[in-house]
Amino acid sequence: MHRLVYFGVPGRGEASRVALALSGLNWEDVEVNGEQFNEMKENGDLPWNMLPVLQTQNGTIAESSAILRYIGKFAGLIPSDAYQAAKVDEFMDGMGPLARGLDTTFGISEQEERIRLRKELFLPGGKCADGLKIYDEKLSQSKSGWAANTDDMSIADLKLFTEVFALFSGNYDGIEKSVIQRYPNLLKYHEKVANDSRIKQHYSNITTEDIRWTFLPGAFN
Ligand SMILES: N[C@@H](CCC(=O)N[C@@H](CS)C(=O)NCC(=O)O)C(=O)O
Repeated sequence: MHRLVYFGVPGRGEASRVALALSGLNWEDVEVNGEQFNEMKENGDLPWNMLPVLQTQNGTIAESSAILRYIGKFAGLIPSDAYQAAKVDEFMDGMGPLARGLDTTFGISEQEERIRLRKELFLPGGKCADGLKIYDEKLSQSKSGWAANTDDMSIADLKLFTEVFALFSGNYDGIEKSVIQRYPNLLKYHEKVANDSRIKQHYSNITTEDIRWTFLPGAFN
């Protein structure tokens, strides 16, 4: 039995949830609140004091990308070709620093200030806008249309799709849905992934009221 432990939002846990669902592994989605997170931390259950973690019969794996690489092997989402597999890793590692742009705003309790900073991050020239621009450029260069130019969907796609589009769900104050319209290749990519039969099936019970509405086909039309 595998247990994915994360907060009750898509965030850094969603790609692994999708991969687990596609893997055929026996798994449980464990969603915790802040109090339970602190308890796990105090008990020494978190190798790097953060979530997500994946609990396996051999021990706990931390770091969202490490978890995803592990599950990806069971889900057939890692290319067998060594070069393509390395490009998948490159894409995921490349996303790290860009994805962290937003992290600085989570600790800001004053709402107005948080909104102001987030708006700035997504204005052209802001750290998050720069990140989206690079993703958009990379997608325009991909011949297959998949994030790392692989023959088929990979774990890099699960990470890119879930982490980028979750930003626009309305869950993060200060991040406007309209921002994504500046990135035509990301919009095209959204439709490719959202309409992939594996992804469509995975989100078939999600409605437009759900926090995961941004993963549905046509979400940004
Ligand atoms: N590099 C880590 C970052 C994980 C991370 O930032 N986790 C956040 C939630 S998204 C967390 O546990 N925050 C609680 C804290 O830092 O106290 C990964 O990708 O797994």
